[in-house]
Amino acid sequence: MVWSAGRFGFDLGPAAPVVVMGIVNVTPDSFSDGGQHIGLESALNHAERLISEGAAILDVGGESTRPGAPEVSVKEERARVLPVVAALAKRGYCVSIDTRKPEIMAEAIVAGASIVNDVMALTAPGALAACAASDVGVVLMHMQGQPRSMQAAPHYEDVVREVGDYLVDRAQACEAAGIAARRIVVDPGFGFGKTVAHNLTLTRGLGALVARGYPVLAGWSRKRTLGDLTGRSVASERVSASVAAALACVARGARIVRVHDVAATVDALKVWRVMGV
Ligand code: 7PJ
Repeated sequence: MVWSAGRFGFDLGPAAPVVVMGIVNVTPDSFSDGGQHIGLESALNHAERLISEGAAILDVGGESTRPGAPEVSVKEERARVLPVVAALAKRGYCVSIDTRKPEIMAEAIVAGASIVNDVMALTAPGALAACAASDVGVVLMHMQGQPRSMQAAPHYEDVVREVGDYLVDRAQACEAAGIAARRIVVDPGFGFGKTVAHNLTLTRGLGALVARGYPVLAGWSRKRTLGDLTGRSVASERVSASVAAALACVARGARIVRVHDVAATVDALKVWRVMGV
């Protein structure tokens, strides 16, 4: 099974190495590396480091979607991400744009992005059309509620079934809009309108999502549930926890992992590949 993402193709078959998507934050308020990479120069340096560590995809984001984060205007988000997307695409890298905004999707695609990664699964008016008009790959993520309020009182009758139903529904909406199945990846959206218990149930039940037929991306990196499980309140100290969570998802069939700590994850995946269950 090959994921088609612009001029890139990723083998997501069971025998292929897991694909690592490295996170390039261009936000001054991102919870895990607090504006460390604000500015073009530092974002590019960080991206080069992730590539040298083994990232196959660079996920560029300019809007923090952490719980309670302030909204970012199109103008501000554009100014943050487009120069980074353009420069990295020009260097030949596979660039993913992490955005909810159709305007930013369209502009990033023109600037050379090969993947649109949307925590709202292309539900914003115009988002499906922005992606359908090109040949980019898409990552459809599940979220319950909106970033500002999603952690207030998340509720599910059956989190695994409901997340799966939603993602299949969104994938079908993509296909109906002209985005071929080979371009689509789904993501349960750990931490997005989910309690610790929901996140754990989703992880243990990831095989049921994989069985729905679309390739699965897992994004556990440095998230708060890992802080709750380990007692680590500082996000950058959750590297080992993040690696363990990524492997828990890979063991159940996730074929792409979205991570801050590429070197640590790549090492673990190399060992998992020859020893894992
Ligand atoms: C995710 C994301 C995720 C996908 C963020 C953070 C918050 N995109 N964007 N999946 N999380 N596809 O990095 O902790 O889990 S932003």
